[in-house]
Amino acid sequence: MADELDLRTLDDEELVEQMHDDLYDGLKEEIDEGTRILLERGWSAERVLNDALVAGMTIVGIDFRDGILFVPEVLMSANAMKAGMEVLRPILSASGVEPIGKMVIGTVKGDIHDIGKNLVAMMMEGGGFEVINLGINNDAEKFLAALEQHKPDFLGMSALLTTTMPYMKVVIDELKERGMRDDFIVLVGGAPVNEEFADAIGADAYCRDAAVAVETAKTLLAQRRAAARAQA
Ligand code: B1M
Repeated sequence: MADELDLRTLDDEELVEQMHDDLYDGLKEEIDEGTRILLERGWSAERVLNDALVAGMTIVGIDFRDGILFVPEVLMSANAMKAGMEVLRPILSASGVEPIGKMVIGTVKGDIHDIGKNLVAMMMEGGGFEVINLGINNDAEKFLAALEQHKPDFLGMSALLTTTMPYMKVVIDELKERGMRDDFIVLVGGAPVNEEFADAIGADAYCRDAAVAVETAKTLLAQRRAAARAQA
């Protein structure tokens, strides 16, 4: 089309602003292209993710909360965001070394939000962990079956709704019930979750974002392994 905007003619700041608009409008191809252009210009994957994609999604979240955007529009934004994340995936998840640990991660029962959880999965892979991503809407049975099958170091749970975050406790209580709680380091996250809640439900740590999840996982795993060595 003659009046189509050529994203390459924009400087970095204009392009990022345009990407916020395109994310808002759910324009998948434009987000894919914008993401590639920023990478070509030497931006790190983390910077593209934070400044262009996550910041854009924050604007969507505000207007969703305020009743300006509705589920169908937000779904389109989410799909556009996912297109950008797919471009970043090989970079964020490339570690090229033997896994340093393993995580089973999923969004809890009743909750279908998966963008943040997928981001955590990608960054954990990039941080050198093997990740088994169970997807969305996982009940305790599904989490426990995966833990028994894969025997990971970590269980990661994500919840984006105040109504679904209590389900994290259901899973942890089930682990306790079956005498399996101490076999895993339990990390929790998601927009409504905080440290106080994580403590209250008996998780090992709350992770504010994907980068914190990687750092926390490394620290807690090192501590656990050091304690095991000291006992041996
Ligand atoms: Co939903 N939604 N949504 N939504 N949605 C929120 C969460 C909401 C805050 C919007 C709002 O009102 N401002 C609100 C929740 C209110 C509340 O409970 N307090 C809300 C609502 C109400 C709903 C519905 C009920 C709406 C309706 O139907 N009327 C409905 C519920 C569906 C369900 O789950 N049963 C619903 C539906 C949807 C869509 C399907 C349209 C879509 C999801 C698409 C998808 O995920 N595939 C959607 C979206 C996109 C959002 C917002 C706008 C964006 C979420 C997101 O992807 N953020 C969101 C508003 C917001 O959060 N500001 C909203 C970007 C992402 C990178 O951040 O997920 O926070 P986040 O992840 C971060 C950290 O939290 C952390 O690391 C991530 C990366 O740094 N983290 C972890 C996350 N999980 C972790 C796990 C870990 C560690 C860290 O484990 C170790």
